[in-house]
Amino acid sequence: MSETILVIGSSGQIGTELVEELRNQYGNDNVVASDIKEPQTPQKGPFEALDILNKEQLLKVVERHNVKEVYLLAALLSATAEKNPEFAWELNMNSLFNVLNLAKDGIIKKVFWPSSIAVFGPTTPKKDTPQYTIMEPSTVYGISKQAGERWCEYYYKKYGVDVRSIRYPGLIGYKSLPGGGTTDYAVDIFHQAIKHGEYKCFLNATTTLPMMYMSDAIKATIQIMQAPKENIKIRSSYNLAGISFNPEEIANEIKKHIPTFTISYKEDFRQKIADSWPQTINDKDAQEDWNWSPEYNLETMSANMIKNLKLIVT
Ligand code: NAD
Ligand code: AKB
Repeated sequence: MSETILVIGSSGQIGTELVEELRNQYGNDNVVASDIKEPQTPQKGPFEALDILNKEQLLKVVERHNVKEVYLLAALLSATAEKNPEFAWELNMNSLFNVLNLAKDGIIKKVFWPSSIAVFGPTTPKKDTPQYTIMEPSTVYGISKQAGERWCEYYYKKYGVDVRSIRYPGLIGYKSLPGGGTTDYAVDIFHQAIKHGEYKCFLNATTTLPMMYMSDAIKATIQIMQAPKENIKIRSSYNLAGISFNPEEIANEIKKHIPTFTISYKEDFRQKIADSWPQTINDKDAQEDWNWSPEYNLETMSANMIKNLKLIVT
């Protein structure tokens, strides 16, 4: 039986697109999608209903499909996690331990686990945030990501686990909906602009955050996993930069395509989370170690989003 790849949390914003691209590259049957909830799109390959907190169920799926590589995407994101901190900690940490321990026991060979710009906090330098800097996250999500990074590095150093990770910025795509983060506005704004011609933003006009077009994020994810082992010098998580903008700037970009579009602002609890995060990221280590470079800027990303969403959103 051939070796397969398992994506856990495949029905979410990233998983939906990652599974599609992995199947393009490795073949439909060689990529097993899994989630606690049903997929957002019809599946071209195997799908397993899986609760990642259930170790026995995970092992059964891994054995049934001869899984050797795992992409672990199941998590509670920043905004949802603040509403249920204890469960967020349980899900975000125990999911990681369940997968890292399979690798430690030699059952799987390689793990991808995403971190986030949320590992940084209010005391981190906000501009050109370096790979190594002050990290005092103030959200339960950020705390879980920072702890996860430490555990990834620990499992690599102590047990030789081949775990690879990226600190994703806020991700923007048209194929799937975001799942409860602070950067979700940057997806919703496109949907609302096309559907209603207006958007009420929960962040203020000048809140600059690091973001990235989904196709760049998928490219980075597969690129870091395919890179030779010796190139991956950072085993906590790599900084990754794409585009940085604020709500006013993205609204102005949308107006180029939909001139009547209007935006208004009403901050909610997510403003405080956004204020604690960096504005721009220095990702020179990812560039040097595994050749990372993004393709999309604000202009090309917005044009692509609008073109594709107009075909889907009614
Ligand atoms: P999402 O919320 O859209 O998807 C997460 C998926 O995990 C959901 O489909 C959910 O049903 C599933 N899930 C939840 N509990 C589960 C369980 N017990 N067992 C199995 N599946 C379960 O999230 P996403 O945006 O796709 O993010 C994926 C990963 O990337 C997360 O770790 C997130 O922290 C990280 N990340 C995402 C972004 C972003 O902008 N999307 C940015 C930085 C980091
Ligand atoms: C969120 O807003 O929670 C995520 C992230 C940046 O980790 N998109």
